[in-house]
Amino acid sequence: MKINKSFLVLFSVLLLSNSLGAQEGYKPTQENLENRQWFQDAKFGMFVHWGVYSVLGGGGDPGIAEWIMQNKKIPIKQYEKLPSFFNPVDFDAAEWVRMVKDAGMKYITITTKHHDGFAMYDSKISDYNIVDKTPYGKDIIRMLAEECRKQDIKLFFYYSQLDWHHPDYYPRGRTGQGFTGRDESGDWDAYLDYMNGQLTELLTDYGPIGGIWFDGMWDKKDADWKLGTTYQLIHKLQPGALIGSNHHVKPYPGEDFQMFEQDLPGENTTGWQGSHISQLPLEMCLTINGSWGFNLMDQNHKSPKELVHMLVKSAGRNANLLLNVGPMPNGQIQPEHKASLKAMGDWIAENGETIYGTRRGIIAAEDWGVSTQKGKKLYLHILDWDKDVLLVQPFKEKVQSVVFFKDKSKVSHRLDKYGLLLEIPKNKKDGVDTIIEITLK
Ligand code: FHN
Repeated sequence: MKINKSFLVLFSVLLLSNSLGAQEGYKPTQENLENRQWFQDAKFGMFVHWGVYSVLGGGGDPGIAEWIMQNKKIPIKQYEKLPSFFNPVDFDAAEWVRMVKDAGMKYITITTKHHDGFAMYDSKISDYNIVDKTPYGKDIIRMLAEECRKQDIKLFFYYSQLDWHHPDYYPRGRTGQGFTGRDESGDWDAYLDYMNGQLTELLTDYGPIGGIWFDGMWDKKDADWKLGTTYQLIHKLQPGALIGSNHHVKPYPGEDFQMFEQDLPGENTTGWQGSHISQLPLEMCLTINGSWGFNLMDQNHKSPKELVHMLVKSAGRNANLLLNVGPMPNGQIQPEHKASLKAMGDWIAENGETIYGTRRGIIAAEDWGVSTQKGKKLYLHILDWDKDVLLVQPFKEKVQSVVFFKDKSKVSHRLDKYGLLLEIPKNKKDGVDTIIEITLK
């Protein structure tokens, strides 16, 4: 069959620009696949929402403080004054990373640009950034990247595709409408070039990074984001970097992990999650109180027990937990959150073996808790059960031994066609998580 040359050219342009929205036919490199394994083994990371909005601390309102520009309808002209008050003199990258390690976390995902469009790094293609516009004048992303390398913590970059500041983010989406004061015109392709330009900076100037955590596509669901171009660019610059996007729908080709926001995979209390759970590595992100960015009034801090439960429940559903903190404008993490992270670290120091490197176990999650598994070791995490006997659903594998993880003492049990019946005397119960270690044959 004779194929017309111009047809071929058109076809390859279509493939390359991939306006259908994704990197069709994407084959992850070996390095990328290894990083996915690493990611799944790592289980626990810290999410950081930090920007000039932290200066306003939520403005006295409860709720998500990083949205204050939109929620209070602050025009760009006024909002642009904020960077001049942002001077985080107490920021200490070494201390942050140490805190992360002590909490048992293995990576950090930090906002390099949130919806307000302000770059928290030294962007050369826009002076709306921390170095050019704040009295602080230093690139916190660079400092963090260097410290993460020193202390062996991986760094991921959150990048908001949605932008309330850039004039070319046009036509506008659901948010950032008229109040911003932008002209009702703009060049969408120029915006995408700008975004790809910033991503190029982030992927070339900061050493090897763990991945890019996209957010904001939901603002313009039907726009032509030309994801194929962006994803190809990232995978070309750093083939090992993992791409994920918080678009709340089934992952697109080119994405390397799938995330869930404020909900465990399979749950939908927020109403945002699609029902699809992919085969990609999974991650759940969670606020430590009720806000992503620093909110002065938010006292809704989750207890260490609740946080440990979320980590365990995520692991039992094959997902990582990305636990968020919103640093204060002075660069410090608020004391309540430091204390919770320390408590989590203490729990992990004792029980990390039942979490790190595991995958969802053969026993599906139930009301009493979840299971995690690594090879022949199956861990039952009993999180919510006050009776002395627990019947666990039947499974076909044979059991060699059943012990309490904590002291390795034997657990009285019986395995038959009805399941595994476990006796859990009161004195063996743990207030946070009673872990049963089952060795399979
Ligand atoms: O609008 C953002 C929000 O501020 C925050 O960044 C979260 C984190 O998952 N994502 C968006 C809402 O889906």
